[in-house]
Amino acid sequence: MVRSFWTSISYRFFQNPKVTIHALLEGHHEQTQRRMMGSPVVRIVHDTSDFMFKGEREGLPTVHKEAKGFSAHFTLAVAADESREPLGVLGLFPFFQKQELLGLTESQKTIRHQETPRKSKKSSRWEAQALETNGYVPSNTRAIHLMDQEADDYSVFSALCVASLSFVIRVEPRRLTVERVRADELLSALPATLFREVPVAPRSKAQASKPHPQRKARTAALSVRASAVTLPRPRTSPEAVCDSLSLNAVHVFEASPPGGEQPIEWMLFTTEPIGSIEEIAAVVDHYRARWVIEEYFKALKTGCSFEKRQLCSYEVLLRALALFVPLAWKLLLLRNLGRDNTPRLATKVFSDDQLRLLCAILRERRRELPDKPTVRDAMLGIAALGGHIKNNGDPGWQVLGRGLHRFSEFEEGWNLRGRCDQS
Ligand SMILES: [Mn+2]
Repeated sequence: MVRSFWTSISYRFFQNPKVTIHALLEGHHEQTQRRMMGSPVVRIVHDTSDFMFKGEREGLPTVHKEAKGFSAHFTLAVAADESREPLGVLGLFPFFQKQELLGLTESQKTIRHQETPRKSKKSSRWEAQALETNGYVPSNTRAIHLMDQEADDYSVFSALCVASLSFVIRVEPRRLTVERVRADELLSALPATLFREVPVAPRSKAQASKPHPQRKARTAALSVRASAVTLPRPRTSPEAVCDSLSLNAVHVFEASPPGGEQPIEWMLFTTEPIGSIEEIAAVVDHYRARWVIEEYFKALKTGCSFEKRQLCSYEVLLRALALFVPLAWKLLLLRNLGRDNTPRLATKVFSDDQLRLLCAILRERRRELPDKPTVRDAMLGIAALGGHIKNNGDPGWQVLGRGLHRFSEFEEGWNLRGRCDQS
């Protein structure tokens, strides 16, 4: 049985209305900013996740059958090298999807959509949060903002260009250019210049959705071509500053997928250069790093069991979420670096004091940490605290989350002991 993460003391803390999300995350934002320092480039990944809860929850609308829920837009900083090390969360914007459209007819929805200024639309969170979180980027660091197809919107591109922000955004391949030609057709006239073999993860029936059908694991042979494109300002974006936008397009496609499988295809619009094969490859690699935020959501949902919390109101759930944000980051860091082929010292994730404590706890359990433990040693040690059995392969989110929580309880006791000694 998975034990609840937080004790009754933290439960009282969650109910204190003076504790705001912003105040709870300020320390984590600053530490994330420090971790970005010294890097010439960082990736800033943006995405929205939906959270669903069972039972009565004050202030939460019903989103699906019996479930109540809310959405939150996240911004996660990720290292620009192949380690894809998660550096921390820079933005969190909770909201309700489409509440104001409930009960309206389709034509009323269209009118409402046209009449609402961009700034008041929830879709403006993409550019708003990019501008806001860009304020945390250190002065000698260049940030590249990464977004999935949900951000395929002229207003988003235009706002980012006006603010001189760099981006890679996935778009609809059939999007029309200023010549009124589809982007995929425009690029199909060009030869592919880059070829890559990438492993494609399987998608089970349960994970599948309409745009993402079920699939088997395979190695996909991808081709990549790139070109400049110019986009006209659509009539639906009257507030966008630029009349037209010149961007670079990178088209990643699977020329011959196995029979019955949907081909892999990404159309990426970017402000990054595409003059050489290396530059084109860099754009593809930036977009591939977007996946780290999906893993972050797993750390929050499965690792921290956020949706299993019995907390009874929206306000209290939000404060709990703000406390889980840094914890889920730590979990993701531990797991990503712990599974990486490059061994790194555990001091990358834990302080010397924390490692001494972990060593002592494990020794009690007849388990030794090596003299200079790696992140992997620490990950397996933490997983052991969560009940992981050594021969069961790499620990999953749940067992690692449970272990990290137990460790934080030990740490709390250890810190209190220090205070007892002083008095
Ligand atoms: Mn998304």
